[in-house]
Amino acid sequence: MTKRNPHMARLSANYLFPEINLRKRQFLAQHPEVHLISLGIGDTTEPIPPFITRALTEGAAKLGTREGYTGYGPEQGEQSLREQIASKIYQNKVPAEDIFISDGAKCDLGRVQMLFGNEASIAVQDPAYPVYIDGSIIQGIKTIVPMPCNPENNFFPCLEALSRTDLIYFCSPNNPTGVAATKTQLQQLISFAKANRSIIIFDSAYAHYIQDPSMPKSIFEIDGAQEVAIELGSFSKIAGFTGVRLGWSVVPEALKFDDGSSVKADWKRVMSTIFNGASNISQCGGQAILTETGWKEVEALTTFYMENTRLIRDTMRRLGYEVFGGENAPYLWVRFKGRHSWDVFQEFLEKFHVVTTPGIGFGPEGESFIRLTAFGHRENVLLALDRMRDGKT
Ligand code: PL4
Repeated sequence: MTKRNPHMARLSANYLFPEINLRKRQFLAQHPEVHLISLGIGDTTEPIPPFITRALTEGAAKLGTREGYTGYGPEQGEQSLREQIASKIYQNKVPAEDIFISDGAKCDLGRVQMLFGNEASIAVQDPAYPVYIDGSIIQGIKTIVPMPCNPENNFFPCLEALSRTDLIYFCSPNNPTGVAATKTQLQQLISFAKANRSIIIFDSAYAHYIQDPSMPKSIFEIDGAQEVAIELGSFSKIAGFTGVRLGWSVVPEALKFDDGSSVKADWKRVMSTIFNGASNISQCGGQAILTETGWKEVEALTTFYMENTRLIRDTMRRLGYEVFGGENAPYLWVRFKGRHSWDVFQEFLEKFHVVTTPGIGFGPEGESFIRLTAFGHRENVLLALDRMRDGKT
């Protein structure tokens, strides 16, 4: 018989989000009359705005014509899209040549681990998006160092207490805490990586939600990042592209392995070997997002979700909940001291008919927290808050 990948046995039975869906389905099977409101999985809910939708439609229609048909595209993605990302997202601090278009940040997270092999050691914010750890485990990585982030350290890890690792996963604004790192904090992180000759995998999936102009939206806003960081970006939360699928990575020319060889050259090799390019239709959508009209449309979407965030944060605080995050991110991180987060999850489900995400699913530091997402129709957010007002848990 063929042997199973032995590392699979080191994973918990279910990935966090299917587990939440399972519990939701079980609850609904017992209570089919209930209108459940999901503030759980961070998935966008509002329609893709019209200018961008039109570009997607036109992109699809072109494929039905002899003149407009295209097959496999350039391996690194459409040059014009890469140039737009370089100028609109990075204000040309990053050249188009260092940008690789992809089918989303999660997929890039899986592939990026191939660059380093299973001997690499990694440090991960605790709590963090589970893919960093689960993906590394599947890959066979054994040394995983948690970087505790909690209210006591303002959700920024104590770097002095940290042992050296080859890779440092860092997400800002952070999922799940909803807290973004300041410029000074990212400077510290880069100095730490330089001193340790580590590489930072910077996940900027929620950068578009940063409201405070003094907060960096990219690690490449900080001097020296080019020598120590890879950044993974996504159109999912910018434009409601969670189903369309479009993202990018930035792997700077200046980034080297310890033998002096080029990380970017290997990334090109990985991408051209096991990835066949992002959908040409999605890339038409991406090009539309980064025009003046498209950008106005997505700014309005972000404003809408951030108003949800404000409503949830302010109402819950008024009700006496201890709420963190949500200033520069679409996530709220709510603490229930002394309680287990799955118990609080269950209580919100049964009492308010509101689905949340239990903090423990993001790491041990998440115990006694739940995460609420601000992705939701306004009427559902208001209804969820009404239910909490009527019977605070
Ligand atoms: C549920 C920090 C959500 N089934 O859409 P992508 O692949 O460009 O980006 C995924 C992603 C990347 N980085 C971070 C993220 O938080 C996410 C999406 N996370 C969540 O609720 O935490 C969606 C989760 C989805 C999944 O497993 O990713």
